[in-house]
Amino acid sequence: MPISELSSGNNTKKLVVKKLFARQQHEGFGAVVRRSIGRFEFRYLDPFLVLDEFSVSAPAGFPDHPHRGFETVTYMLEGEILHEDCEGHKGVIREGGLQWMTAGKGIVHSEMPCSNSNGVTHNKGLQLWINLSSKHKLVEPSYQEIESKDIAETEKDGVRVRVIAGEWNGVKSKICTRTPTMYLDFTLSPGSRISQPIPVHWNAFVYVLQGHGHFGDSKIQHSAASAHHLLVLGLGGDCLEAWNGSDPGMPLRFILVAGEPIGEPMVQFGPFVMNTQEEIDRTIDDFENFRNGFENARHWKSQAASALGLF
Ligand code: FJE
Ligand code: FE
Repeated sequence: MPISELSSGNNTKKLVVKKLFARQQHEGFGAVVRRSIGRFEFRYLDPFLVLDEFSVSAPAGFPDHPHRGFETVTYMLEGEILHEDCEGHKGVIREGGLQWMTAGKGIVHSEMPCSNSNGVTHNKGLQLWINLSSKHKLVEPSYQEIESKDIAETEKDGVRVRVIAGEWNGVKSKICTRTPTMYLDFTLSPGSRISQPIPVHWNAFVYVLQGHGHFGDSKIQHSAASAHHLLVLGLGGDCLEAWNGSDPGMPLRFILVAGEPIGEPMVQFGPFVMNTQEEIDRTIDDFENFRNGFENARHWKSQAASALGLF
């Protein structure tokens, strides 16, 4: 088939254009992350800034730190994380649950494991950073939180889907996305496959959590991948074909995330993501002087950090 037809987006398969393995690295305070998007060699997949598969065991974690200009989506796979911010918002993200945080104009918060009430010592999950367009960068901070039991879940032909954002087979997520985003958690039983529509011009990736999968076009070209691999899907083509190639009995679990590119200049300085260097300089000044969204950070310290004697 000529390449021109492959990019027409008329019931054509998206192909894998990049595959990378997320090695472990240390971040925060004694925490370990496998970063795929956002590392030096792969800075940005518009609108996605960071994808971390994290693992924290008390007393490690991500103590008091700021964010501005984007959203963080924390999806717990195992264990739980206690979240506290300088505006007095506090809560626990439990196993299978989700926190969609719009940092907007600014938040200072801590994300730390709880006291392991359920006996789980390794708290694991995924954190995705989604950029905001210039018109949403300085919105008031807000949260959307969903417990595991309230995440839309459906099953058909050996395929179980948890709908984090967007829609699958008529089942819709409650999450409202400022940057149009699809976020699906798939579990394919042995021998099952999917053909998942994705908007043609959206950037999309797969991150494998468990098992061994095949992704791409079974007739032309496909990639095989196992846990901790990120697969970036090419533009053009309008659906993802994936099938379980695991050993008999092994499920294949992966997330599929796609988003509409923002197409604006992006300047990142750690936890601040703006459109220009000047805006970054102003953000650092605002943070250091507790202004324009960082007012309440002046006298705030998280209980988790206090308990550990940090700062
Ligand atoms: C951060 C370093 C960090 N990935 N996954 C620098 F580690 C962080 C940060 C996180 C984080 C938090 C959780 Cl709960 C899960 C994460 C990085 O907090 F924001 C900066 N700037
Ligand atoms: Fe954070």
